[in-house]
Amino acid sequence: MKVKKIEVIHIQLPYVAPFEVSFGRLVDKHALIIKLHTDDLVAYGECTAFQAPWYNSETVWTVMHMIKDYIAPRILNQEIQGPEDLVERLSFIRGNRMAIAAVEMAWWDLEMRAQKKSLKTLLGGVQDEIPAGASIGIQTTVQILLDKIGAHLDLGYRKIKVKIKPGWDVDVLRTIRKTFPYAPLMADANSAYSLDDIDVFKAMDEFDLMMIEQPLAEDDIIDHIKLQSAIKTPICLDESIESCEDARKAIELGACKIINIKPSRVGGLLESKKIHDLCQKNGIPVWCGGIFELGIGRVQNIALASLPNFTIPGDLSPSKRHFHEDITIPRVDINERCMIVVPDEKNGIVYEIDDAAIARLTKEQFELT
Ligand code: OSB
Ligand code: MG
Repeated sequence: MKVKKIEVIHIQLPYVAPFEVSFGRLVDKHALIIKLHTDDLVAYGECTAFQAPWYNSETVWTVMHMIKDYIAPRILNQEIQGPEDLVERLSFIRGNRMAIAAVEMAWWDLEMRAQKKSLKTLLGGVQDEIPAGASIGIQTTVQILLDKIGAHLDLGYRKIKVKIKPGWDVDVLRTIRKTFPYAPLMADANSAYSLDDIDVFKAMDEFDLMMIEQPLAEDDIIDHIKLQSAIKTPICLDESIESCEDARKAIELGACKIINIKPSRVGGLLESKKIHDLCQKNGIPVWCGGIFELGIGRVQNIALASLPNFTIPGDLSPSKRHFHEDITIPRVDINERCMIVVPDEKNGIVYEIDDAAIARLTKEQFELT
């Protein structure tokens, strides 16, 4: 297929409530919508880069630069055979995986539309529905956090992930565990600690956490190995894994026992599937993370999470937890069993793109031909 035009649309909207993580307090969601035009189809992708290099080194603006100056020139008006070919053409780019992922995931949307197949089918998904999990930010008081956790458990959420940072960790987790002795609970540090804090993590061993996510720096595989060998609780890597090669090394060296796959972090769905397959071969369970995706990215994550080795509930939850409005119709939601149905050829669920909503939320846009 040949892409004749690429549109890049920068949109902005507030979160339902500010979301606090170890790296900062998020108030407004920024996203880039990527539209690929062929002669007869229009396909959509979404980019999850933040407005500042908080989570990784990319931002909305570095992604716009990468797409305009390096990605579009290699793609426009070229006969591209499929996702492998697309990724190969972009393999000269170092890093910048969110920029690559945005275009790669739009390409999968194009494949869906051209082949008239669901993403689940194209990827080889096997699960008809997936369990919802919730990621809950740092709160102003522990009581507010307990109330939020209780509300999610009442709804049937299969995993509760709380964000931690120095000063909001062991005591908070102890209180949560006392209040909810059997809750499927985990903690995500977003790289806020170093090995000097090893006693903090040793203390967490008594809370029966499902895992501790990304305790140390994103480029620090060595200290993650040391930490994992000193604690019982499994370490799950997020920011550290930007490719299948990163995953291979982390697994071989024993730096983690679980991996969180986010397609936007690793350069797209093809790389995600490779990491999934590698982990499956090595007995490492995976789950699908999120970066506050709007409908386009959220639905693609859900399709990915239907692959067989996604055996741990992900951070996949209804769009209304984070946003008052969204850009798909319908919006992603849970059913009465707190499961999210994976769209495929059987169940008739189709997510349409709400172009009017995109237009309403647009800050700036440009097109490349
Ligand atoms: O570390 O998993 C993370 C959100 C933004 C950036 C990083 C992370 C997160 C989340 C929220 O935990 C997941 C979601 O609900 O999309
Ligand atoms: Mg994380």
